[in-house]
Amino acid sequence: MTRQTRTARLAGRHSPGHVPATTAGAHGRPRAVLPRPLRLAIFATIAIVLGGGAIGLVASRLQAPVATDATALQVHGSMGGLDPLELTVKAGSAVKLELTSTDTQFHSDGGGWHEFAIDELGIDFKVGPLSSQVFEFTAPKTAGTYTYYCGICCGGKENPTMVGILTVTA
Ligand SMILES: [Cu+2]
Repeated sequence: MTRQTRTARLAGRHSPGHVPATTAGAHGRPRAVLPRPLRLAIFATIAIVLGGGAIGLVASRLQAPVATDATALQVHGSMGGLDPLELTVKAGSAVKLELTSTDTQFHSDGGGWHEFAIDELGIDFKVGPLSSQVFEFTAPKTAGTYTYYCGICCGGKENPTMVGILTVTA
């Protein structure tokens, strides 16, 4: 026997033609009726949909607001209140204030919106869920204190966590 024929015989022993026919219907289950390419396509679709959902979830976590303007006063609004509750600006100065909502739209009380309002100065800044926006205003020319508040949620002005003091220094 030559080396070639021996190899051929060994290979033949394991060729698909010699695989027992019972493999196809193992455990008596019927063969899948869908063709293999279609099954692969369905699997890929499911994987993409599930994977996409997972990526979306992670992305929405990463979208939690961060300060975007380092030169602006930062005020965060959440269901826990405004933060900080004390701000100081110079009289007559141009003030940039970045208002951020750290709440999602799923809050039934206000839908994740928060506000920075100072009635005496005609200021009423509002920001939507999980977002931030930079607002500008000119500080009053005279020193004094002003009350700012969020009136959208959690009792608004009546809630001490939603009310802060803006101090204007000379
Ligand atoms: Cu609020």
